[in-house]
Amino acid sequence: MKPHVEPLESRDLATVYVDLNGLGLWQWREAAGWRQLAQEDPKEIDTDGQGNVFASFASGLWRWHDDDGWQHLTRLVPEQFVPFSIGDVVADFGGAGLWAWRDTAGWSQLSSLDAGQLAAGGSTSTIYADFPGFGLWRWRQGTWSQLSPWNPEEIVAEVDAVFADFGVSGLWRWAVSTGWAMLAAQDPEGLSGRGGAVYGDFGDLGLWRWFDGEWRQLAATNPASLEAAGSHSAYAVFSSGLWRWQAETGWRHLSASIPSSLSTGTFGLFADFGTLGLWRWQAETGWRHLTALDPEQVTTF
Ligand SMILES: [Ca+2]
Ligand SMILES: [Ca+2]
Ligand SMILES: [Ca+2]
Ligand SMILES: [Ca+2]
Repeated sequence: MKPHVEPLESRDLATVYVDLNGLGLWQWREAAGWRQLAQEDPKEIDTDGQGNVFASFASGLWRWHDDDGWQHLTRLVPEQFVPFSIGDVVADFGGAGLWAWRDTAGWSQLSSLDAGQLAAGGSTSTIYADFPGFGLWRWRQGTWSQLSPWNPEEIVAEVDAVFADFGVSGLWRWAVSTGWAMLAAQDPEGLSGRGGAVYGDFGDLGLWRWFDGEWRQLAATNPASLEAAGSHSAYAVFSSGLWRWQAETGWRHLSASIPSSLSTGTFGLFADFGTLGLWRWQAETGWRHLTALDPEQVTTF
């Protein structure tokens, strides 16, 4: 009897996708290192965390999978897109409307309107879209429902809930079970959510977390940017550099350098330090330099 060797699942390995502009789209993996996926300069990249990466180029919208390689979804170049459910993508084609591409069914038009904000509720077939002049809507299983006639400045989506920054009208949360509730009267400068929590940059009022119905002030200073890692963990950039917050242990200073962007997920933090290149940070091992090149965008899961 031969031993059966289980293939390593690509999603079990740390993976990051990197837009290096003129050098194209690259994948870095824990076990395999760097690999160029495309020579063309990506406009936008995103992944569903299940081995699929979507990328828009001047040549249109494409999907990459480690097993299947590239699939050309359309020659049209979307204004924006977001993966929703495994292998599927919803794309905003401006005046040509909002369309979904599904692995099983191909393209279908969800709306003839030009979407503004666009977000997917986790890995399920739920989409939140804001249509300027027509308010905020939720799409689920083929049906639209209007959540608000107002247009938010920013949304953070969950499966059955959405946080919406309505500017001077404050921060609100809509949930299937409870409808709308105002969480704060203040206008957030920035939001990031994960695991049911939302982290809010409230300017001079500092950094706050809303979770399970309660606010907690995490810092009294104004963050430059923030990135949720989970309901009990987040990264934030202040003038003093990059910090990590954890509910149990509080703040930890990770770097005095200011990253230009952060991407986080299952495999720790990927930080773009501009001319200092791309770095990975993990609680166990600290910093690791992945490339000296300056990425335009980075996405992990
Ligand atoms: Ca680019
Ligand atoms: Ca649009
Ligand atoms: Ca705002
Ligand atoms: Ca701020």
